This record gives sequence, structure tokens and C-alpha cells, in this order.
Amino acid sequence: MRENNIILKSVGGFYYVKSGDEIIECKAKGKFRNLSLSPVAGDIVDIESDGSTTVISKIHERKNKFIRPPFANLELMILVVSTVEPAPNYLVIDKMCAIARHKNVDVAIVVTKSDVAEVQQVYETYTKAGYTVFCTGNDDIQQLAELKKLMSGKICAFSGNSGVGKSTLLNKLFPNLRLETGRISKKLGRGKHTTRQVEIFDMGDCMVADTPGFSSVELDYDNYISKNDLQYAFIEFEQYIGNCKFSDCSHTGEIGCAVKAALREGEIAESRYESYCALYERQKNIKDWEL
Ligand SMILES: Nc1nc2c(ncn2[C@@H]2O[C@H](COP(=O)(O)OP(=O)(O)OP(=O)(O)O)[C@@H](O)[C@H]2O)c(=O)[nH]1
Ligand SMILES: [Mg+2]
Ligand SMILES: [Zn+2]
Repeated sequence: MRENNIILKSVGGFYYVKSGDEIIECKAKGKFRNLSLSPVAGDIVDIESDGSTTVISKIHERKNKFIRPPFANLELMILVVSTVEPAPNYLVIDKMCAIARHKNVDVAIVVTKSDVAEVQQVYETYTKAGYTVFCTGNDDIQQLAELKKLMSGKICAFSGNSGVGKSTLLNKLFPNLRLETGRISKKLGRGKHTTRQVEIFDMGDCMVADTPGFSSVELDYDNYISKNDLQYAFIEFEQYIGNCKFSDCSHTGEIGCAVKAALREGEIAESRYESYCALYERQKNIKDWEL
């Protein structure tokens, strides 16, 4: 038996498991089907061989799990945002940040196309919130080196709208990848959404997941965050929670709200607060039966 191996991808009932320097094709034991707990990419597993086939015999406890796309144990989400083409969508960025926080995934933000337009607004908004923000454009060796250092030893995923420069960034970080770049779909202003399985690439120093579909998510189903939990998913709100006049303050307009006060003082960025209110409004209206 081999312990603590990682599933890199699953294809048609087979799992490709990295075990030491080998990649082993495995099947899952029948018991997982009965428990409706099937292995997914990112799972840490034990495997056993009976000579002819190798099976996954145990799935280790997950740090987190995403259902669409199916994926477990993400450690670092790298949100890629471009200054222009496409311009930043703050609500989408804040939604992704909230989901990551709720699932215990660290976030780093990379602002691309700094050579084309000012990075300042995105940079200030997210550094103020407490996120690590990198800026890239033409001359960015130092920033790339620091990002790579942060990724070291972790399972990472890149997300962001089509055309923001994810593939370009990955190619700069890992020249061997030679990913295809370019071609923003002008028709929709976004790329095609193809449903694929997740595949994790072993980059030696870190693992990088190719996660289709992370760009357009809502806070429901597997990404559900209750209206009450939402305040904790906005990391810079945390220090003010508990200081409001009402203990059940929703921070959306009550008097004596400490979050609102921090907003007025400029401690919280306007766009972050607006995203919170918009998401709160939406989550408030989700009925239990819709989940
Ligand atoms: N000027 C400039 N152009 C960039 C930069 N990063 C990416 N681009 C360009 O933006 C376009 C889109 O980049 P991609 O890397 O293909 O974007 P992507 O995020 O992988 O897009 P999808 O695969 O559709 O999700 C390409 O033409 C890149 O050359 C940058 O920092 N500066
Ligand atoms: Mg791409
Ligand atoms: Zn409040």
C-alpha cells in the first residue's frame, strides 16, 4: 500500500494518481460509490495493488471541495484581473474572494496588462482589504518571482475572465507549458465555456490546477454562503464585526453600524462594500428549497 498520493485527474472511471515520481492509473474501490463519495482531482489517497489493477482504498479528509468543477484540497486561488480588455468586474472578483474565504482557500490577486492602463484602482482596493496583489505587464520579473514563491509547495488554481491573461501568465511562470493564448471572443466579450474535467499539472515546486468554469459562479449550490456568513467572507469586515449597535446587524444600513463607519472613514473600499450589499440582497432571497 502507498499512502498520501494525489489524484491529478479522472477520466472515464480511471484516476491518474501521482505517487512519488510515478503516475499510476487506478480504479476506485466499489465502497466509494455506495457512500456516494467518489474521488476527485486533488484528493489525497491511499492506493493498493493486487498485481494487475491498482485501486484507491482511502480518501483522506478534504480541506475543501468544489463540485463544479469537481476538485478538492485547493490551497491557493490566484485571481487574475486585467486593467482593460476585459475591464475589472469588481462584483465577480469579490464573489470569488468570498467563496475562497468561505472554503478556506488563500487568495492572491494578479493584475495584468499594467503596460496598457493604470493598475492603481484594483491594486489599492485589494491591498487595502488585506490581499496580496501582484502587478504584471511587460517588465515584471520581480513580481513573477514573488508570485512563484507564494505558490511554492501548494495546490494552486488560476481563475479569472476570459482574456485577462491567465495562459500568458502561466507561460511566463512555467515556460514549458506553452499554453495557447490570445483570441478574445469579441462576440460575447468572453470566451467559450467548455465543460471539462479538472487536471492538475505537477510543476515540480507546486501543483497548478486547470479549473474550467471557475470564472462564472454564484453563491449557491456547492458555493452557498448564507447571508449571515457573508460578513465573514469579506476579510476586512472581520475586525469591525461585533462593534455594531445591533448584535444582528446586517451592515446594510442599520444605524450605529461599525462596518458602515469604516466605509465612511475610507478603511473599507466603496466597491467592496457595494459588492457585499449586492450579494447580501441576493442571498437574503434564496429560499432553502432552492438549494
Ligand atoms: N499588453 C498586454 N497584453 C497581455 C498581457 N497579458 C495577456 N495579454 C494579452 O491578452 C490576450 C489574452 O491573454 P490569454 O493569456 O490568452 O488570456 P486567458 O485569460 O488565458 O483567456 P482564456 O483562455 O480565454 O480564459 C492575449 O492577446 C495576450 O497576449 C499583459 O500583461 N499586457
Ligand atoms: Mg487561456
Ligand atoms: Zn453593522
